[in-house]
Amino acid sequence: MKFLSTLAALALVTMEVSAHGYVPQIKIGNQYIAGWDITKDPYSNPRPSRVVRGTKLDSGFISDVTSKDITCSIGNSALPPAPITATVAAGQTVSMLWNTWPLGHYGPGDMNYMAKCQGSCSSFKGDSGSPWFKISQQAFSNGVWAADEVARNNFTSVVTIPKNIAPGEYLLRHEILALHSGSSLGGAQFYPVCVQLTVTGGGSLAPSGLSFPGTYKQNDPSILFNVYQGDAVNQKYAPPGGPVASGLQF
Ligand SMILES: *[C@@H]1O[C@H](CO)[C@@H](O)[C@H](O)[C@H]1NC(C)=O
Ligand SMILES: [Cu+2]
Repeated sequence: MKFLSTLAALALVTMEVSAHGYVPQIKIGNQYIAGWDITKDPYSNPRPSRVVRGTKLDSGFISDVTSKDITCSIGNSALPPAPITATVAAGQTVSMLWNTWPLGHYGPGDMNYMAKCQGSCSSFKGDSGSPWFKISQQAFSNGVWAADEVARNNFTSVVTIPKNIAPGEYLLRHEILALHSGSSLGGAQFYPVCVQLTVTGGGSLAPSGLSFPGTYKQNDPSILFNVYQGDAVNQKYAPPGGPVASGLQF
């Protein structure tokens, strides 16, 4: 019985894996750095230290914007952060290398937020107060949703770290929002991923003001949105979370 239920659980995990994506690797400069591999890392004992915050066993979505999983990824709120960061110079790029991403999960992508870790990222959950600020976002251009762009671009999304933020440890919260079921309340699917970074160089800008959970509302017109009602540009669609923080330089 135990064996059978394990098999059934594995089958479910496999279905989720093929359905969505996760970030098993990132790239900074020409260096590849291990992310969180849901096929291996959750099963390793002790739990491996990764710069990408861990998830539970699947790559499923978050639909409840008030859940503490909305901060960093599904199942992450129950996991302690790892004691490591990846080093990136302010102004440099971090490539998020998703293992896969399905076409047709219409919605915004390249939604990137940062939060300065109070103390060290290893003891900072980022799920209270308003430490977050938005650094970039993409919605819809040339008839293509940004989420589909990830699928077309070898499942890769490139994030530029602002040149003039203060150096130190940060969480980078990278997110795809799938709205193919977004016309009903609670139908939007959030796929956030957090990376623990040490930013070097930089300047003195220290933006904040957004909260996860908190900033997103289930009935926000950017979240409760029908992607099938016509061209998103004509609908004046804007991603949730407001504009990019002011004063950032790239
Ligand atoms: C696609 O991304 C993978 C890493 O996720 C990389 O190894 C591969 O070289 C990339 N392919 C192309 C054509 O860029
Ligand atoms: Cu899906």
